[in-house]
Amino acid sequence: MTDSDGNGWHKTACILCSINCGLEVRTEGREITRVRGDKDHPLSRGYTCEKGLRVGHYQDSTHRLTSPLRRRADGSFEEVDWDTAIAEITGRFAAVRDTHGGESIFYYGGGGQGNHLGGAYATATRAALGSVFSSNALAQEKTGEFWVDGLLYGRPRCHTTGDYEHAEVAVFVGKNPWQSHGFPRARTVLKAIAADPDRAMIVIDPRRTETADLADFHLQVRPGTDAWCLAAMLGVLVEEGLIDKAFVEAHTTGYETVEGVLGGVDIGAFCDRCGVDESLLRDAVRRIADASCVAVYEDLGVQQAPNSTLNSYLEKLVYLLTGNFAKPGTMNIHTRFASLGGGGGGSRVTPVGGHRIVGGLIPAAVIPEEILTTHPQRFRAMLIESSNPAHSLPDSADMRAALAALDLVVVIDVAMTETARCADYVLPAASQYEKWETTFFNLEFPHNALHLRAPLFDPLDGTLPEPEIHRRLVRALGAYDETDLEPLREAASAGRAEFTAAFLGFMAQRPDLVRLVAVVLYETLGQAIAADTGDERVAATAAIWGLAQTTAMTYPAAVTAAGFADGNALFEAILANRSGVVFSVDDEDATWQRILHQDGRIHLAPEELQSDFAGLATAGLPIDADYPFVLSAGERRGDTANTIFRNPSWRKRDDGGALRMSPGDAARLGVGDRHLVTVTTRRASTVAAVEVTDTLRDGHVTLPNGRGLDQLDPDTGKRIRDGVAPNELTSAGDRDPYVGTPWHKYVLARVEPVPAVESPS
Ligand SMILES: Nc1nc2c(c(=O)[nH]1)N[C@H]1C(S)=C(S)[C@@H](COP(=O)(O)OP(=O)(O)OC[C@H]3O[C@@H](n4cnc5c(=O)[nH]c(N)nc54)[C@H](O)[C@@H]3O)O[C@H]1N2
Ligand SMILES: Nc1nc2c(c(=O)[nH]1)N[C@H]1C(S)=C(S)[C@@H](COP(=O)(O)OP(=O)(O)OC[C@H]3O[C@@H](n4cnc5c(=O)[nH]c(N)nc54)[C@H](O)[C@@H]3O)O[C@H]1N2
Ligand code: SF4
Ligand SMILES: [Mo]
Repeated sequence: MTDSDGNGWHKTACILCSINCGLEVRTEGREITRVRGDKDHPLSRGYTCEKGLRVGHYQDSTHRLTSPLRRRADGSFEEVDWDTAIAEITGRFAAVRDTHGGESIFYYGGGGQGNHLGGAYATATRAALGSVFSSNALAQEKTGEFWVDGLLYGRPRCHTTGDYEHAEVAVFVGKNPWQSHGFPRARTVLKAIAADPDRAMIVIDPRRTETADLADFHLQVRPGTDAWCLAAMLGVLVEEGLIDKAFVEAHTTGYETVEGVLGGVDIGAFCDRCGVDESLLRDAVRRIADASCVAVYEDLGVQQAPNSTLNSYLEKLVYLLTGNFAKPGTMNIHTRFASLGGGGGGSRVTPVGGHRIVGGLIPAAVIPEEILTTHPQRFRAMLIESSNPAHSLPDSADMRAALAALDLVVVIDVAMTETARCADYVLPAASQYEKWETTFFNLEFPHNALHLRAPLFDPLDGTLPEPEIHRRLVRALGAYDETDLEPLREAASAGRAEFTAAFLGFMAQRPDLVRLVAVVLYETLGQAIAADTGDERVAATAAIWGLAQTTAMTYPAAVTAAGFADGNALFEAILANRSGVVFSVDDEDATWQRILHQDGRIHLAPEELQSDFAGLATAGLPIDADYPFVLSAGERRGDTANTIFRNPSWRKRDDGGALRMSPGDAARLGVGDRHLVTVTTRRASTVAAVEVTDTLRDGHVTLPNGRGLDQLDPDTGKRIRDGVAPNELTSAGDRDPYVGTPWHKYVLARVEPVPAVESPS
């Protein structure tokens, strides 16, 4: 498919959302010139959305870094060579470790929507530094859901996934899959449900989203009131005798407690509270109860709003009390190829504030509190990789202050981001199309897949893939001696079977190297694979070998059913296949085997949540007469992709990152489309252009996510900001009491017209 220069069609994947659709791309020189879906990808099967077709703008970004950078005393940056950067960074990290302990070195990130292989190697750097605390974006969205999964099913790693493709009824709670996807081939699946009179879609969202437009039932809640909506739905199940009693008796404990609370729900009052018509809500509940299979998806609309963790619990009760679990078309517990969490489970808390750590991840919203203090256990240094916390965490001003207070900040990124500008050193990474890459967003059931992508281009001059960066950091930290690895190197060059035979014995003798395993594999097996193929970068696939072994050991039946006799067979298939490999095929019983409570049952009434559950009737919501609007700060739109694209030219249709508002509110404020307004929160004030839309309720305004990136104006060289950066407006203190997820979707705000000015765009 390619000419002698490598121009032509290649297989790869989209890196813009967690679905990572398989792509075929045409390359010319260093450019991606055409894109189409890869029909051979086992999950996306040729599907893409319009964003994937423009992924070339990521590779062409004009914001790429091409040299390690070091901050000067005056705050500007100077280029330094890699050896200097690695030596100085490791010297300074080691000094922090030796003075304050490795626990004071905090790791953030490790992968975005398309790249998790670097994060696997970061585990070795962290081990060499003794760094034990980490976090990433999941700790401002999914940790509440993980924690509830842990309470219901045994451990946070019992993560459920919905089978929307086969569900008779699909329920979306604070989720707009038409724009945000979240499951394979989302638009095709949504259209199929909408077109089938025997199936139904229920959407709970204060906005009439593109998904709600396709739905049979749109429960248009007031922002932040989902807990009352969900509790009313559960109340109807009890009142109308719609509980699946056989399921509850066979598989659960704690039902009496739940029923006790639900029997007392004043359904009419709860419907009034959430602003949903009671008869519509009852009809939606009856449709769920009638269905042979139901799958439910909760996402940011509830996970980043008041009662976030309680909402996760109530949402899960909806499918559990109707028996929609462990069957096709319902909710199942899937396999996983690797963890996206921070490791080190148990009941750990943060060193300063004592906040609960879920899935190994520190609540993202408390990071500044763990730094901006005189507490002796505060974080002193940070390694940030493939994420942009100075833009994506709540309260950007606070986050910048926290970064400034640290002794050392090192950022590994492809671009000069808002976070990189706060660093002491910036290390330039090769792009996701310039190295071997994969994601661990493997969340499907019964067929779960991993897609290892080969590089399309050589690394941009001056950049390195993260696995190589971590190898250099770990080496410079003196964490192992070159000669130690000789026996494994020899075994690796003898063959895969010889390496496998030697590996476990070697590691048993060298427990000090176990936590460095990713780099040990890179140095040994990785170098042998590289020598075989003549591509040095392929050494990065060695960590996949290790993960393939653990996957085969953890899920022997599912990996065998997928056609692989052992971890080596699985690894060879992953290495050889450019469209992705189904690594596990589960049978119907698999979900039950993954319940980790000793009694094998689902615990419906975790004590930790009962008092808030029972207290809903009298619970309040934050309101403030000075800030009469609810701002959802960070909505997914057709022209958003987190901060992965920095080049605004990728947008075909640019709404300028408009503030959406209802016609009623626009009339009251005397503004119309493109009029400028000030948006003021307790934290800050900013100007935005208005877009009037009848999809919103009065009192609710929304801004997109991922905007407000600083750009260099090509004509003047000055920095210009591309829309509103949502987290200049948010507060870290507005967060979930259990796991600290921030309430980005519920920011109290005031909106005022800027007199007689119309935006130029
Ligand atoms: N186009 C695009 N797709 C993306 C991304 C992107 O940047 N752009 N980002 C990806 C990422 S990282 C993620 S996590 C997912 C997120 O995917 P989603 O969670 O679907 O994204 P959002 O649009 O942020 O929020 C979902 C919905 O919550 C609604 N909402 C707001 N307040 C409330 C409320 O109080 N209650 C309820 N029930 N709903 C409410 C909003 O109206 C919105 O429709 O998207 C992924 N996909
Ligand atoms: N107010 C508000 N805030 C939000 C949200 C919201 O809805 N509202 N959504 C939240 C959610 S759900 C998420 S997931 C986060 C996302 O926020 P972050 O996790 O901070 O990440 P991204 O914006 O996805 O940015 C990814 C980074 O990776 C870099 N990058 C791209 N490719 C590579 C590579 O190959 N190597 C390296 N080293 N770097 C690379 C990009 O330049 C960018 O800096 O934002 C959260 N913040
Ligand atoms: S659904 Fe996600 S992964 Fe697929 S093409 Fe669209 S943005 Fe890319
Ligand atoms: Mo996300």
